Amino acid sequence: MEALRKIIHIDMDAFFASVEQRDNPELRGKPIAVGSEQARGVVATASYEARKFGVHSAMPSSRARQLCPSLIFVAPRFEVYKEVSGKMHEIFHEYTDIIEPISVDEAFLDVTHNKPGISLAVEVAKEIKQKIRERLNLTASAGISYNKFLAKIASDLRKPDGLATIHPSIAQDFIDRLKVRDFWGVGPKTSEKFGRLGINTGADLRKLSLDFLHHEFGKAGIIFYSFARGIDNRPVEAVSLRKSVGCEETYLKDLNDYDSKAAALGDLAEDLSRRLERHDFNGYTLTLKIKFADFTVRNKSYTRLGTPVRSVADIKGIALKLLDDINCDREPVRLLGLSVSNPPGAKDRPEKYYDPRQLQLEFDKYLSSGLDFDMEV
Ligand code: TTP
Ligand code: MG
Repeated sequence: MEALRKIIHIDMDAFFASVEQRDNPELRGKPIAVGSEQARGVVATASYEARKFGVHSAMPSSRARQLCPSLIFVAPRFEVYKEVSGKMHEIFHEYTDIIEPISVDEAFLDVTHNKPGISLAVEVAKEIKQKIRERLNLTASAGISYNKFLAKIASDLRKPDGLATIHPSIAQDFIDRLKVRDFWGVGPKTSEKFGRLGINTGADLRKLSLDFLHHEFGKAGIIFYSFARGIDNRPVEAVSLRKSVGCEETYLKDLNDYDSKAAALGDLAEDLSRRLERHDFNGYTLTLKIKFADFTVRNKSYTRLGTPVRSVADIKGIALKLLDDINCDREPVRLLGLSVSNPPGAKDRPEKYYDPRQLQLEFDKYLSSGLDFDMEV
């Protein structure tokens, strides 16, 4: 039999709200909601203090205010959340490159073969939690098991700042006692339907045949059948992503002197900066590519550690320096190109980097959670 996998699910606690409380001490210990209090605003998330009043994600702000009159509304700062998320991923990559982001604050990690060679997945999870606390000043909850379904459930068991393992030896018993509404993929509609069928727990679910579940719930029914038996073979799917962003231009007339080359690089710098913005890409290395009239090509790179190369002024400044290094003022040039590469945390994983575009937050997406199979049935 194949060795069991070791999967960790990490989920930050009250993510947006915790970041706001971290950055503004006046909000600490208080009931806060991230979102807008305007007429049709909704709560993105609430601090644990506010949750005591029943305030939760996706609740209309007016309702939240009724439940908790002292509630403080804070506007979201998505850029900051994305940045924190990027740093979380840098920590994850210290252990494994097999990382599947689920949302801005959630990811699966396959640590069966982890970089430091730690044998117990729970130890890996502890270290990750500790690094998140030390470096980011935030808390995360971690769930550990041999598949994604159970790891995800485990991370919710002891929130906030939780750590829970569902060991294979207790998994079946655990699932039997689990409420079906807590199964991954069971949303309100599916839950109601199970209720009508008299199915309340995992043990009830396990009594149903595959045919019956398939008939009633379609594809999701087959998944529920497997989940009820502790089976979930879905791999942790790492996203393979962009390594660089660049642009280049072939000129109708060769660029023969320094001024025309410098001016062309100024235009390329503007173009590149816009592209970096659009792709939300950061990298520490700028590369200048020059194709001469005789079609020979030269590349020259400059790496600035610490701050990614992003602004027009930065790109242009470095590009001109590289042009000087190549020392080709008089040589006719037919093409110039600029690219930024070497994203943060890419050292150990030249092929992969975590693309913040994955983190683009849409309230709508959350409101109709992608994890809810109701959508499909
Ligand atoms: P969650 O991980 O679902 O929630 P959370 O981190 O706030 O709280 P918990 O401790 O229970 O994990 O979502 C992560 C962030 O995504 C959350 O802080 C805000 C955002 N979000 C929305 O904008 N709308 C939503 O409906 C949900 C559920 C989350
Ligand atoms: Mg969370």
